[in-house]
Amino acid sequence: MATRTEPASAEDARHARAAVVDLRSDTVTKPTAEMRRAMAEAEVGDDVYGEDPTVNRLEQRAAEIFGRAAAIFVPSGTMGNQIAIKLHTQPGQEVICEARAHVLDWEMAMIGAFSGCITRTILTADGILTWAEIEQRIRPKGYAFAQTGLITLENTHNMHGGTVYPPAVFDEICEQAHAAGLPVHLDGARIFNAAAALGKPVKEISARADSIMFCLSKGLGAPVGSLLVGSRPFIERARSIRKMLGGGMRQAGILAAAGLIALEKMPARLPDDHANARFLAAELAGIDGIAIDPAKVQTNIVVFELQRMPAAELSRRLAAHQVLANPAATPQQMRFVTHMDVDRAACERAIAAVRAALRA
Ligand code: TLP
Repeated sequence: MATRTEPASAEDARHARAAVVDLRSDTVTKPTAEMRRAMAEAEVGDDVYGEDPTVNRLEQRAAEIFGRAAAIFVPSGTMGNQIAIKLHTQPGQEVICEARAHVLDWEMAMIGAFSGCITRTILTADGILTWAEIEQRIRPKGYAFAQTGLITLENTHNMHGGTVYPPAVFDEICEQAHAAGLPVHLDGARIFNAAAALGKPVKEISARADSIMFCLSKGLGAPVGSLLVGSRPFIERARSIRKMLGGGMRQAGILAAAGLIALEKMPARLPDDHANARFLAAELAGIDGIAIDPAKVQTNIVVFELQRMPAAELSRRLAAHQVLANPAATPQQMRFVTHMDVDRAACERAIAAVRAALRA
């Protein structure tokens, strides 16, 4: 397993000396020494011609791991999600999603701007939709209404604190959606975290979705990249849409080489991040002025409520202690995300900083 025992570069060494505890996101990780070596040695070609052997290998492995016919490497999770939404819908349709979904809140209104659709949202307590809630939002067939074109699900759900779909709930949504003639896209940016929490393979917990986007550059620690996985015709069409968005990356094997290590080796270490998140949640629960139910922390994201201070203020105060963290979905909510570059000692430092910041 790749470890973080030695800094891979001068930049990493500087980072270690500054001893910043960065809980803003799992997107902030630096590539491991093994990833950097693989990047330096990667065999490459022009991927827009389909000639980059390392990208081809990454796409093939992603398809195999998810039990699908094909996959396409894209520069970001946002691009993967928006390509899928474009392919599943027609302009003028509605996309059903949870009210704090990343596809809605963090992807620059692309559902409207690029696919010409609007969203029909459902606010939940934990980010987990049920078929009963979705069914009520499906528009009746007819000429007077925008028609429902797609359901998108997010597993784990980011802004609700890394919550995990119970497989039976997820499967029921997909089965009923298909019976109603609707496709389901899974924003699985952190599907490997969901799989680790459930102790099941990603292939099993995403089997019934029509398309899946997952990220290499979050908990899996790669510097850049995501994959969109699905049927062969769907992925062939995705290649044109990726090009339309300027996502043809030429000698991208440099990135795919790190991605292969992320995909093969890093899922095994995610339980460490989950244990650190549970540690943070348990400690935060004991601090006056913070509200959190530690039992709700299932993966690597800890969202908590501040009772006496806006999250932006806590964020500023923590920065003075070299602890970085951002507000979440509301002004009173704060998000801590654990990842391979924060260990237990770093989490202990973060907790000490929270205590000091709230006392000050
Ligand atoms: N999430 C980022 C921010 O954009 C909020 C983060 O720090 O968590 N789906 C989900 C569920 C995500 O959390 C993210 C990124 C994406 C898609 C988009 O991935 P990128 O950043 O690669 O476009």
